[in-house]
Amino acid sequence: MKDNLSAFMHLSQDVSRALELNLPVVALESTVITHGLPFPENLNLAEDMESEVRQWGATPATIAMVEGKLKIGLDAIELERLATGGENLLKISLRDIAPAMNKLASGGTTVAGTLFAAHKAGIRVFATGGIGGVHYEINRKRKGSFDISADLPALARFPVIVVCAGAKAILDLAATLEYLETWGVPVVGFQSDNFPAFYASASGYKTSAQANSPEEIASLAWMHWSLGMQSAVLVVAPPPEEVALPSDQVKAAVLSALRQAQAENITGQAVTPYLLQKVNEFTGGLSLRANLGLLRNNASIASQIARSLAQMAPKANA
Ligand code: PSU
Ligand code: MN
Repeated sequence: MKDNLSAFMHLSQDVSRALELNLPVVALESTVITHGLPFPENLNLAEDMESEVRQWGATPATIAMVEGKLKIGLDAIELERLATGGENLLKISLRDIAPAMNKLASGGTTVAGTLFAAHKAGIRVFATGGIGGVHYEINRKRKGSFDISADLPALARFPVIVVCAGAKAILDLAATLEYLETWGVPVVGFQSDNFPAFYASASGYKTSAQANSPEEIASLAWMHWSLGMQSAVLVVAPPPEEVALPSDQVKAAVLSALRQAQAENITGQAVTPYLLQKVNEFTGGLSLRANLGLLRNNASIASQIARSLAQMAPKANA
């Protein structure tokens, strides 16, 4: 492993064998398990995403911090602990990795944290629900309310294909796309040039590129990295039609959630989980259904991309 990381990271046998043989591997994040979804949906979802990846003949690598080690590939007991662990589990972004290791803590890694770990382990494809991004200013008068997820600079730094349904619906999408443009991250629409709005299939914004097959995405990414580019390739796919919500309904729910967050003075790391939960209340559970459906869909697309990448570029996983 690069950078003498083996003291801090642990690859499961499955994942390390798959990487050695250049077989397709798909990284999966775990903040969605610890902080994004309620129990038992979170555990069912984590298991479903792994089996979706396996159905495509790829190896799932769910990534999390377990007692101070970054684990790449979890066993059933570890997954269950993350899903039921409650309050003691941390939400681990880039800044939190070393402090959490030092305290032998456990928790879910965000997109940023998972990107870091996946890249260090040599994994090139990662499926998630929605990335973090630029938040609306919840309270303009209060200093420090300016909130940009560490997911964005992480996408600029780590060369991994990230499959998502856009940025979470609670975010300022225009500002989020501007940030990605500034840092040279290709935003590739899967079979569409619409930038999806997480629960809804279109946001009104366009992607910077479109690709119509997993093969096309694999070759585009390979080209991007062969040129020496260091950033991620962000692949966006709309939620499956049968679970997608009308964008007006999403907007109304998000607006009410933002107002409540402001009234209750919610800040920092707590903002994203709070808003997601409120939106779910306001949509009568439909946003949760959409969230689960799109996560599975993204796992399936990511697996197909990982297969193509393993076939076309034998050194891509090295
Ligand atoms: N998308 C979801 N649920 C989540 C997240 C994303 O549907 O829980 C998590 C991801 O792990 C993402 C994180 O990286 O929220 C972003 O949090 P923040 O905005 O605090 O960086
Ligand atoms: Mn934040």
